[in-house]
Amino acid sequence: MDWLTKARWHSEQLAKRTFHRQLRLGVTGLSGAGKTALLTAIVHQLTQSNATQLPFFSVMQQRWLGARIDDNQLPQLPRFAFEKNLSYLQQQPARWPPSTVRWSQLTLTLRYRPGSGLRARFQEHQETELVLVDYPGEWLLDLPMLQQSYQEWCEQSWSLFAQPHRAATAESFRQRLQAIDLNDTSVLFVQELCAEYSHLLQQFRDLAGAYLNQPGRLLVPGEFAGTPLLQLLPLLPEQLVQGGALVDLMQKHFISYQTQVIEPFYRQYFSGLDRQVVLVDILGALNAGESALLELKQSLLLILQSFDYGPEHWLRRIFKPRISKVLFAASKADHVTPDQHQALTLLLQQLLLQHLQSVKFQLCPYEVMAIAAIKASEAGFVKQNGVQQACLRGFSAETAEALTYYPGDVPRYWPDHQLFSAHQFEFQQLSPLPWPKQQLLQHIRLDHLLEYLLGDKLT
Ligand SMILES: Nc1nc2c(ncn2[C@@H]2O[C@H](COP(=O)(O)OP(=O)(O)OP(=O)(O)O)[C@@H](O)[C@H]2O)c(=O)[nH]1
Ligand SMILES: [Mg+2]
Repeated sequence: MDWLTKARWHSEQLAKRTFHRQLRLGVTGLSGAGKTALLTAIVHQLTQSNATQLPFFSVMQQRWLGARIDDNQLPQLPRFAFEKNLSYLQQQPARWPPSTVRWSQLTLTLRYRPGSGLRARFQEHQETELVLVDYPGEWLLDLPMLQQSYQEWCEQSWSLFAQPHRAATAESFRQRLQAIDLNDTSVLFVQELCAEYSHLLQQFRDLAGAYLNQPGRLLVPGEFAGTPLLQLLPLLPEQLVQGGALVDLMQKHFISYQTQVIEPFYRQYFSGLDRQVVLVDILGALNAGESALLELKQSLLLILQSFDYGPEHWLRRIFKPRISKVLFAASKADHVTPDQHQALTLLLQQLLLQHLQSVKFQLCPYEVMAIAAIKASEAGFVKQNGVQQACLRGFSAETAEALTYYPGDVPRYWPDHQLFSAHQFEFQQLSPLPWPKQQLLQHIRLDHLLEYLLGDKLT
């Protein structure tokens, strides 16, 4: 694409942002929270759905004219693999789309009749562009590093690695670090040490409930694969006091990682968001136990500090956009019976309490709800000893067998140490339900989500 076409594209984007005809919706969530499933479901529902499938999405009730994928974006931008993701769900047996390893983007053009006022009289239709971005959840974990010094990062990392669910895994690497020469900065030594740290991060990733694995690019390198920018690891805090050429080198690499990896990523994908969904797999953390739930809370609170919230203003929209509405969603609500959705919502509220207070203080409206982007269970009742008992039907993700079961209660209050010692949560992972051709994907509250995040923009 020549510079003139590129410049024209950029000026069109600016004009759209000025006149509120473009909306960037950010889906924020750790790896496995359900971002790709949610984005796939949003594109599917907006392009295929109808009023009965999305009853609470008000524009769809009377004024909706449809939505189309706009492939007129800069061709060098990686396109969100929407069709490929649907094809996994269509396989027999149905599968979930794989974990994301690079960023991608998709723009939808939403077309509808204006609701009221002069525009409703004189304009046949109105269009708004919805820009959606997908990325590996691991990269999100780098954002808090922007606010830290190398020393603070090392201290945080090693205090985390001392937690009960991580300590045993981290022990041999800790001993390895204790034995190194802090003045050795030879290329091969640094490469090998970083590879060992990378291996430790991979072990952590496979550990249920170990969320805060930094730097995220050591797990999913993307375009930085093989570059010296990824030669970074947290030395032991006491080694920083001792000092040495390796300490200086790591400090230098930390700053390069901040300025050349994290900052550009943040600027490009997160600093221009208009609306945000924060997606949290709280059931997965309950399964993994108390330390996991606490680490989930710590990771999310650290990450969410990087976002700016506040009321909309057209000038700010162009020069320094802020998130003007945010939805906090507990994902995979289809893993519990509907009577537990309220408890799930309350638990998410307690998990994010500190951040919710901050969002409120910044005058940004928010809501908290439980959703399932792509429903993998059918809720119903079975009779047990003459009593109606709520249950779910679905297919186990592990064994593929058909299940009819009661998944258990979600605690309404923050679960304490006693509850975790007495009780093991076991919310089953499910495979997607078989998806008959021509039918729409089933969901839980996706219409509420769309109404909350987009409804006021489609008038
Ligand atoms: N039952 C159910 N499971 C879901 C749903 N959404 C996601 N999942 C499960 O969660 C897993 C992870 O979902 P993804 O959408 O890949 O998560 P992600 O946030 O994109 O993860 P990364 O790409 O690794 O950052 C899926 O493989 C499913 O097992 C849902 O709506 N219902
Ligand atoms: Mg993904």
